[in-house]
Amino acid sequence: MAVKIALTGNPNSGKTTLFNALTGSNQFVGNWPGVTVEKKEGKLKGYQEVSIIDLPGIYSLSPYTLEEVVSRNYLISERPDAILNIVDGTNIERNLYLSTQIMELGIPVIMAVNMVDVLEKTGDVIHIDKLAKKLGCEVVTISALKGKGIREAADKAVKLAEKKRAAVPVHEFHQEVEQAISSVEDLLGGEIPEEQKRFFAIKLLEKDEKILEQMKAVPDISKLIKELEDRFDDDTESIITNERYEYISSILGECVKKGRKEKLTAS
Ligand code: BGO
Repeated sequence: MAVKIALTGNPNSGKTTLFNALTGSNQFVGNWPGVTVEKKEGKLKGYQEVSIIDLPGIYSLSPYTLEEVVSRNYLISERPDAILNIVDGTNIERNLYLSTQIMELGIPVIMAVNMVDVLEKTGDVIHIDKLAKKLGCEVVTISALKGKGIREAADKAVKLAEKKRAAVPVHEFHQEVEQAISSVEDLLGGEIPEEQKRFFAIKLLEKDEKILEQMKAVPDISKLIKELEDRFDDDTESIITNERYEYISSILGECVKKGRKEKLTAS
C-alpha cells in the first residue's frame, strides 16, 4: 500500500538537504495547484511504495503567507500518513512554535532535530528523551548535511505511518482555555474527523478566517470567545500564542543545555 510522508519545518531547517538525501535523483518537481509555490515529491530510497512530500518551509500553521496556506491545506485535506518534522537544533526555540501546532493535527509525527554536527561543536546538548516526553512524539537527532541518522529517521517515519497512530499532544493549555477548546470540539459536526477536532477548535478560537471559509457549518462560538477574552483581558489569538511560548520555554528549560563554546554558523 502506498505511504505518504510529509516533510515539514521552518525555512532553513535543512528540509531540502534532507529531502535530497532521502530521495536522491528520484524526485518530481512542479508547482502546487494554482500557485507558484514549488512542489517537490520523491520516492524514499529503499522503499517502493513510500513517497516523501517536501512541504514549503513555514513558521506557523496560521496561514499568512502563501507557503503557510499550501502547507496547511495539504496537511488538513490530503492527510499524509505521517509527518517528519525537521527542526533546526541550533534554533530550537523558534522551530518549536510550528512543532507544537503540528502535534495538534491528529497525524502521526516524528521529530528530527537537525544540525547535530553543529551542536557537537557548540557543546549545546538537547535531551531528546525528555523532549519526546514533553511533546508526545518520537524524537531523533540527525545531520542532514552529513547524512547522519537520516536512514533511521526515515525508517521510523515509515513504521509510524504504517501504524497510523496519531500523535496525542501532551501539552495542555490553561484550564479555562482547555474547557473552551473542548466546548468548541463538542459543537463541531461530523464534517470534521474526530482526530482533527482539537486543531479546528483551536483555530476557531483564534478566529482564523481561512478555516471559517473552509468549513461548511461553522458553530457560533462568540460567547466562548468573549468569556475567554474577558477572563484573560486579551484577544484569544494572543492568549493561545502566549501559552504556546510559555510551553516552549518550559520545554527548553528542561531539555536544552547550552554549551560554553561560541555558536558556529551552519556550514
Ligand atoms: C547552506 N548540518 C549543517 N552544518 N548544515 C546543514 C545541515 C546539517 O545537518 N542541514 C542543512 N544544513 P536547506 P531548507 C549554506 O546552503 O536544506 C545547511 O530551507 C550556504 N549555501 O547546507 O536549504 C544547508 O530547505 C553557504 O546551508 O534548508 C544550508 O529547510 C554557507 O543549512 C542550510 C553556509 O538548509 C539550509 C550554509 C550557499
